[in-house]
Amino acid sequence: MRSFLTLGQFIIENQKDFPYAKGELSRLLRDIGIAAKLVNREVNKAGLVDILGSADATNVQGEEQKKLDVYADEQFIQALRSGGECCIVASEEHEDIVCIDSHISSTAKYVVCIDPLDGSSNIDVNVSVGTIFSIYRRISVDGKATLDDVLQQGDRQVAAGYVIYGSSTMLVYTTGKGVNGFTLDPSIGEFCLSHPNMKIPESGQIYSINEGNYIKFPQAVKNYIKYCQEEDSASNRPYTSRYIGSMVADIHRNMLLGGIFLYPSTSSYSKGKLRLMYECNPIAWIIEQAGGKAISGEGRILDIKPETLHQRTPAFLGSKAMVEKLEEFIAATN
Ligand code: AHM
Ligand code: MG
Repeated sequence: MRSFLTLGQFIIENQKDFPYAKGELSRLLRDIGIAAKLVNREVNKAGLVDILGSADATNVQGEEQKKLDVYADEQFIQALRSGGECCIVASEEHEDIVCIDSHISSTAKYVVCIDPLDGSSNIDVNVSVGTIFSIYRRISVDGKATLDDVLQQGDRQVAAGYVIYGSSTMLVYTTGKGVNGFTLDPSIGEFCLSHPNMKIPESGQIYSINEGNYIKFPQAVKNYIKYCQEEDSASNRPYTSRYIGSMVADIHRNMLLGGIFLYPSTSSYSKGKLRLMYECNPIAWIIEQAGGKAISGEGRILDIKPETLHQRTPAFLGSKAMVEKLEEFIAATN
Protein backbone atom coordinates (compact mmCIF):
# COMPACT_ATOMS: atom_id res chain seq x y z
CA MET A 1 0.00 0.00 0.00
CA ARG A 2 1.26 3.48 -0.87
CA SER A 3 1.75 5.74 2.10
CA PHE A 4 0.73 9.38 1.88
CA LEU A 5 1.88 12.32 3.87
CA THR A 6 -1.08 14.01 5.54
CA LEU A 7 -1.47 17.79 5.56
CA GLY A 8 -0.68 17.83 9.28
CA GLN A 9 2.53 15.84 8.80
CA PHE A 10 3.55 17.93 5.81
CA ILE A 11 3.03 21.19 7.70
CA ILE A 12 5.15 19.99 10.62
CA GLU A 13 7.90 18.69 8.32
CA ASN A 14 8.06 22.00 6.49
CA GLN A 15 7.71 24.27 9.49
CA LYS A 16 11.43 24.98 9.45
CA ASP A 17 10.95 26.75 6.10
CA PHE A 18 8.65 29.35 7.60
CA PRO A 19 10.26 32.72 8.19
CA TYR A 20 9.30 32.95 11.86
CA ALA A 21 9.14 29.26 12.72
CA LYS A 22 7.42 29.10 16.07
CA GLY A 23 4.63 26.84 14.94
CA GLU A 24 1.96 29.55 14.86
CA LEU A 25 1.55 29.65 11.10
CA SER A 26 1.53 25.85 11.06
CA ARG A 27 -1.29 25.84 13.59
CA LEU A 28 -3.18 28.46 11.60
CA LEU A 29 -2.97 26.35 8.44
CA ARG A 30 -4.06 23.32 10.42
CA ASP A 31 -7.11 25.26 11.70
CA ILE A 32 -8.05 26.23 8.15
CA GLY A 33 -7.75 22.58 7.11
CA ILE A 34 -10.09 21.52 9.90
CA ALA A 35 -12.72 24.13 9.00
CA ALA A 36 -12.44 23.07 5.35
CA LYS A 37 -13.36 19.51 6.31
CA LEU A 38 -16.47 20.73 8.13
CA VAL A 39 -17.48 22.85 5.15
CA ASN A 40 -16.83 19.92 2.83
CA ARG A 41 -19.20 17.77 4.88
CA GLU A 42 -22.00 20.32 4.52
CA VAL A 43 -21.34 21.02 0.84
CA ASN A 44 -21.53 17.29 0.12
CA LYS A 45 -25.04 17.06 1.48
CA ALA A 46 -26.26 20.32 -0.02
CA GLY A 47 -28.81 18.57 -2.22
CA LEU A 48 -30.22 16.77 0.80
CA VAL A 49 -31.06 19.88 2.78
CA ASP A 50 -34.55 20.19 1.36
CA ILE A 51 -35.14 16.49 1.85
CA LEU A 52 -33.79 16.27 5.39
CA GLY A 53 -34.77 19.71 6.62
CA SER A 54 -38.29 20.45 7.79
CA ALA A 55 -40.51 22.98 6.05
CA ASP A 56 -39.47 25.83 8.32
CA ALA A 57 -35.84 25.04 7.53
CA THR A 58 -34.75 23.81 10.90
CA ASN A 59 -32.65 20.70 11.30
CA VAL A 60 -33.08 17.89 13.77
CA GLN A 61 -31.25 19.79 16.48
CA GLY A 62 -33.70 22.62 16.07
CA GLU A 63 -31.04 24.89 14.59
CA GLU A 64 -31.98 27.13 11.76
CA GLN A 65 -30.51 25.90 8.50
CA LYS A 66 -28.11 28.43 7.14
CA LYS A 67 -27.11 29.24 3.64
CA LEU A 68 -23.87 27.42 2.98
CA ASP A 69 -21.80 30.54 2.48
CA VAL A 70 -22.87 31.83 5.90
CA TYR A 71 -22.18 28.41 7.38
CA ALA A 72 -18.71 28.33 5.81
CA ASP A 73 -17.94 31.81 7.09
CA GLU A 74 -18.93 30.78 10.61
CA GLN A 75 -16.83 27.62 10.48
CA PHE A 76 -13.66 29.38 9.35
CA ILE A 77 -14.03 32.25 11.81
CA GLN A 78 -14.79 29.83 14.63
CA ALA A 79 -11.73 27.71 13.75
CA LEU A 80 -9.52 30.81 13.66
CA ARG A 81 -10.99 32.08 16.92
CA SER A 82 -10.43 28.88 18.81
CA GLY A 83 -6.99 28.33 17.26
CA GLY A 84 -5.76 31.60 18.75
CA GLU A 85 -3.18 32.49 16.07
CA CYS A 86 -5.27 35.03 14.16
CA CYS A 87 -6.10 38.51 15.45
CA ILE A 88 -8.27 39.80 12.62
CA VAL A 89 -10.26 38.40 9.70
CA ALA A 90 -11.45 40.03 6.51
CA SER A 91 -14.20 37.96 4.94
CA GLU A 92 -16.32 38.38 1.85
CA GLU A 93 -19.28 37.78 4.13
CA HIS A 94 -18.59 40.80 6.38
CA GLU A 95 -18.63 44.43 5.39
CA ASP A 96 -16.11 45.28 8.12
CA ILE A 97 -13.09 43.54 9.52
CA VAL A 98 -13.80 40.97 12.21
CA CYS A 99 -11.57 41.47 15.23
CA ILE A 100 -10.98 38.29 17.13
CA ASP A 101 -11.12 39.42 20.70
CA SER A 102 -10.25 36.59 22.94
CA HIS A 103 -7.75 36.26 25.70
CA ILE A 104 -5.68 33.97 23.49
CA SER A 105 -5.62 36.02 20.33
CA SER A 106 -4.68 39.42 21.76
CA THR A 107 -1.08 38.48 21.04
CA ALA A 108 -1.93 36.63 17.85
CA LYS A 109 0.33 37.60 14.96
CA TYR A 110 -1.63 36.71 11.88
CA VAL A 111 -4.25 38.32 9.69
CA VAL A 112 -6.52 36.18 7.50
CA CYS A 113 -8.45 37.34 4.43
CA ILE A 114 -10.97 34.77 3.26
CA ASP A 115 -13.70 34.09 0.76
CA PRO A 116 -15.34 31.25 2.69
CA LEU A 117 -17.38 29.86 -0.21
CA ASP A 118 -16.50 31.28 -3.58
CA GLY A 119 -18.87 30.64 -6.46
CA SER A 120 -21.65 29.77 -4.03
CA SER A 121 -24.35 30.30 -6.67
CA ASN A 122 -23.06 27.01 -8.13
CA ILE A 123 -24.08 24.99 -5.08
CA ASP A 124 -27.73 24.73 -6.09
CA VAL A 125 -26.74 23.07 -9.36
CA ASN A 126 -24.13 20.71 -7.88
CA VAL A 127 -21.14 22.41 -9.47
CA SER A 128 -17.77 22.83 -7.73
CA VAL A 129 -17.25 25.68 -5.29
CA GLY A 130 -14.21 26.72 -3.30
CA THR A 131 -12.67 28.55 -0.37
CA ILE A 132 -9.86 31.07 -0.93
CA PHE A 133 -7.60 32.33 1.84
CA SER A 134 -4.68 34.65 2.31
CA ILE A 135 -2.50 35.09 5.40
CA TYR A 136 -0.36 38.08 6.44
CA ARG A 137 1.65 38.90 9.50
CA ARG A 138 0.08 41.65 11.53
CA ILE A 139 1.91 44.99 11.22
CA SER A 140 0.81 46.73 14.43
CA VAL A 141 2.84 45.75 17.44
CA ASP A 142 0.25 45.94 20.18
CA GLY A 143 -3.32 46.91 20.92
CA LYS A 144 -6.21 45.88 18.78
CA ALA A 145 -5.40 44.96 15.18
CA THR A 146 -6.84 47.45 12.69
CA LEU A 147 -7.77 47.76 9.04
CA ASP A 148 -4.14 48.76 8.28
CA ASP A 149 -3.08 45.29 9.37
CA VAL A 150 -5.35 43.88 6.70
CA LEU A 151 -4.67 46.28 3.83
CA GLN A 152 -1.25 44.90 2.94
CA GLN A 153 0.06 44.41 -0.54
CA GLY A 154 -0.29 40.90 -1.96
CA ASP A 155 3.47 40.39 -2.12
CA ARG A 156 3.54 40.45 1.69
CA GLN A 157 1.43 37.31 2.01
CA VAL A 158 3.04 34.60 4.13
CA ALA A 159 0.65 31.86 3.06
CA ALA A 160 -2.22 31.55 0.61
CA GLY A 161 -4.40 28.75 -0.59
CA TYR A 162 -7.65 27.47 -1.89
CA VAL A 163 -9.89 24.52 -1.23
CA ILE A 164 -11.87 23.06 -4.11
CA TYR A 165 -15.00 21.13 -3.21
CA GLY A 166 -15.19 19.18 -6.44
CA SER A 167 -15.48 15.59 -7.55
CA SER A 168 -12.86 15.21 -4.87
CA THR A 169 -11.95 17.86 -2.33
CA MET A 170 -8.50 19.36 -2.48
CA LEU A 171 -6.55 21.91 -0.47
CA VAL A 172 -3.79 23.67 -2.39
CA TYR A 173 -1.48 26.14 -0.68
CA THR A 174 1.80 27.96 -0.76
CA THR A 175 4.03 29.55 1.85
CA GLY A 176 6.33 30.95 -0.80
CA LYS A 177 8.26 27.73 -1.39
CA GLY A 178 6.25 26.31 -4.25
CA VAL A 179 2.72 24.97 -4.29
CA ASN A 180 1.47 21.69 -2.87
CA GLY A 181 -1.90 20.04 -3.28
CA PHE A 182 -3.64 17.69 -0.84
CA THR A 183 -6.65 15.54 -1.62
CA LEU A 184 -9.16 14.73 1.09
CA ASP A 185 -9.39 11.00 1.66
CA PRO A 186 -12.94 10.70 3.01
CA SER A 187 -12.27 7.23 4.42
CA ILE A 188 -9.75 8.60 6.92
CA GLY A 189 -10.86 12.25 6.98
CA GLU A 190 -7.39 13.53 6.14
CA PHE A 191 -5.96 15.73 3.41
CA CYS A 192 -3.15 13.66 1.83
CA LEU A 193 -0.32 15.04 -0.29
CA SER A 194 -1.36 14.10 -3.83
CA HIS A 195 0.11 16.93 -5.93
CA PRO A 196 3.59 17.83 -4.63
CA ASN A 197 5.35 20.87 -6.10
CA MET A 198 2.60 21.85 -8.54
CA LYS A 199 3.70 23.67 -11.68
CA ILE A 200 1.34 25.32 -14.14
CA PRO A 201 2.31 24.42 -17.72
CA GLU A 202 4.29 27.20 -19.44
CA SER A 203 1.52 27.45 -22.03
CA GLY A 204 -1.85 25.85 -22.64
CA GLN A 205 -4.88 25.68 -24.88
CA ILE A 206 -7.68 26.74 -22.56
CA TYR A 207 -9.08 30.23 -22.09
CA SER A 208 -11.65 30.88 -19.37
CA ILE A 209 -13.81 33.98 -19.48
CA ASN A 210 -17.50 34.82 -19.23
CA GLU A 211 -17.98 35.50 -22.92
CA GLY A 212 -21.58 36.54 -22.33
CA ASN A 213 -20.12 39.93 -21.37
CA TYR A 214 -18.10 40.16 -24.60
CA ILE A 215 -19.75 43.34 -25.81
CA LYS A 216 -18.66 45.10 -22.59
CA PHE A 217 -15.00 44.02 -22.63
CA PRO A 218 -12.08 46.36 -23.32
CA GLN A 219 -10.84 46.24 -26.92
CA ALA A 220 -7.58 44.48 -25.97
CA VAL A 221 -9.49 41.60 -24.37
CA LYS A 222 -11.81 41.35 -27.38
CA ASN A 223 -8.75 41.18 -29.63
CA TYR A 224 -7.16 38.50 -27.46
CA ILE A 225 -10.34 36.39 -27.53
CA LYS A 226 -10.35 36.66 -31.31
CA TYR A 227 -6.71 35.48 -31.28
CA CYS A 228 -7.69 32.47 -29.12
CA GLN A 229 -10.39 31.56 -31.62
CA GLU A 230 -8.31 31.90 -34.79
CA GLU A 231 -7.04 28.84 -36.58
CA ASP A 232 -3.25 28.37 -36.48
CA SER A 233 -1.74 24.92 -36.41
CA ALA A 234 1.70 26.13 -35.24
CA SER A 235 0.24 27.42 -31.96
CA ASN A 236 -2.52 24.80 -31.73
CA ARG A 237 -5.28 27.35 -32.12
CA PRO A 238 -8.20 27.67 -31.86
CA TYR A 239 -8.01 27.20 -28.11
CA THR A 240 -10.70 25.55 -26.05
CA SER A 241 -13.10 27.72 -24.06
CA ARG A 242 -13.90 26.46 -20.55
CA TYR A 243 -15.73 28.54 -17.96
CA ILE A 244 -17.27 27.07 -14.84
CA GLY A 245 -18.12 30.34 -13.12
CA SER A 246 -16.38 29.19 -9.96
CA MET A 247 -12.98 30.85 -9.93
CA VAL A 248 -11.31 28.16 -7.84
CA ALA A 249 -12.49 25.41 -10.19
CA ASP A 250 -11.47 27.32 -13.32
CA ILE A 251 -8.07 28.15 -11.82
CA HIS A 252 -7.48 24.61 -10.56
CA ARG A 253 -8.18 23.11 -13.97
CA ASN A 254 -5.88 25.61 -15.64
CA MET A 255 -3.18 24.94 -13.02
CA LEU A 256 -3.19 21.29 -14.02
CA LEU A 257 -3.74 21.55 -17.77
CA GLY A 258 -2.38 25.00 -18.63
CA GLY A 259 -4.58 27.92 -19.58
CA ILE A 260 -5.55 31.50 -18.88
CA PHE A 261 -8.37 32.86 -16.71
CA LEU A 262 -9.66 36.34 -17.47
CA TYR A 263 -12.03 38.58 -15.51
CA PRO A 264 -11.59 42.00 -17.12
CA SER A 265 -13.17 45.34 -16.43
CA THR A 266 -16.41 45.81 -18.31
CA SER A 267 -18.28 48.91 -19.44
CA SER A 268 -20.57 48.32 -16.42
CA TYR A 269 -17.85 47.54 -13.84
CA SER A 270 -14.62 49.45 -14.28
CA LYS A 271 -12.70 47.13 -11.93
CA GLY A 272 -14.37 43.88 -12.96
CA LYS A 273 -15.99 41.68 -10.34
CA LEU A 274 -13.30 39.86 -8.42
CA ARG A 275 -12.09 41.13 -5.06
CA LEU A 276 -8.41 41.85 -4.52
CA MET A 277 -7.87 40.88 -0.89
CA TYR A 278 -9.46 37.44 -0.71
CA GLU A 279 -9.85 36.32 -4.33
CA CYS A 280 -7.16 37.79 -6.57
CA ASN A 281 -4.15 38.16 -4.26
CA PRO A 282 -4.12 34.58 -2.92
CA ILE A 283 -4.76 33.05 -6.34
CA ALA A 284 -2.17 35.35 -7.94
CA TRP A 285 0.50 34.24 -5.48
CA ILE A 286 -0.31 30.56 -6.00
CA ILE A 287 -0.17 31.01 -9.77
CA GLU A 288 3.19 32.81 -9.52
CA GLN A 289 4.56 30.21 -7.14
CA ALA A 290 3.55 27.54 -9.66
CA GLY A 291 5.50 29.36 -12.39
CA GLY A 292 2.61 31.29 -13.94
CA LYS A 293 1.76 34.97 -14.20
CA ALA A 294 -0.99 37.11 -12.66
CA ILE A 295 -1.71 40.66 -13.83
CA SER A 296 -4.43 43.27 -13.59
CA GLY A 297 -3.70 44.74 -17.03
CA GLU A 298 -1.73 47.55 -15.38
CA GLY A 299 0.93 45.41 -13.75
CA ARG A 300 1.34 42.57 -11.33
CA ILE A 301 -1.69 41.90 -9.11
CA LEU A 302 0.61 41.37 -6.11
CA ASP A 303 1.94 44.94 -6.51
CA ILE A 304 -1.47 46.62 -6.14
CA LYS A 305 -1.62 48.85 -3.05
CA PRO A 306 -4.94 48.04 -1.40
CA GLU A 307 -7.12 50.94 -0.33
CA THR A 308 -10.36 49.32 0.74
CA LEU A 309 -11.36 45.95 2.11
CA HIS A 310 -13.61 44.82 -0.70
CA GLN A 311 -11.92 46.56 -3.61
CA ARG A 312 -12.06 44.86 -6.97
CA THR A 313 -9.50 44.44 -9.70
CA PRO A 314 -9.47 43.10 -13.23
CA ALA A 315 -7.54 39.83 -13.20
CA PHE A 316 -5.72 37.80 -15.83
CA LEU A 317 -3.99 34.74 -14.47
CA GLY A 318 -2.47 31.53 -15.75
CA SER A 319 0.21 30.02 -17.91
CA LYS A 320 3.08 32.45 -18.33
CA ALA A 321 3.24 32.40 -22.14
CA MET A 322 -0.51 32.96 -22.46
CA VAL A 323 -0.58 35.90 -20.04
CA GLU A 324 2.42 37.41 -21.85
CA LYS A 325 0.58 37.09 -25.17
CA LEU A 326 -2.38 38.92 -23.62
CA GLU A 327 0.03 41.63 -22.42
CA GLU A 328 1.07 42.16 -26.05
CA PHE A 329 -2.57 42.84 -26.96
CA ILE A 330 -2.94 45.21 -24.01
CA ALA A 331 0.23 47.09 -24.98
CA ALA A 332 -0.93 47.33 -28.59
CA THR A 333 -4.22 49.05 -27.69
CA ASN A 334 -2.76 51.49 -25.15
P1 AHM B 1 -18.81 35.22 -5.55
O1 AHM B 1 -17.66 35.52 -4.63
O2 AHM B 1 -19.98 36.11 -5.30
O3 AHM B 1 -19.17 33.77 -5.56
O4 AHM B 1 -18.32 35.63 -7.02
C1 AHM B 1 -17.08 35.20 -7.48
C2 AHM B 1 -17.28 34.28 -8.62
C3 AHM B 1 -16.01 33.63 -9.09
O5 AHM B 1 -15.82 32.40 -8.48
C4 AHM B 1 -16.28 33.46 -10.56
O6 AHM B 1 -15.10 33.39 -11.31
C5 AHM B 1 -17.08 34.68 -10.89
O7 AHM B 1 -17.73 35.06 -9.70
C6 AHM B 1 -18.11 34.43 -11.93
O8 AHM B 1 -18.74 35.63 -12.22
P2 AHM B 1 -19.62 35.81 -13.52
O9 AHM B 1 -20.89 35.07 -13.29
O10 AHM B 1 -19.82 37.29 -13.65
O11 AHM B 1 -18.85 35.26 -14.69
MG1 MG C 1 -16.04 35.07 -4.11
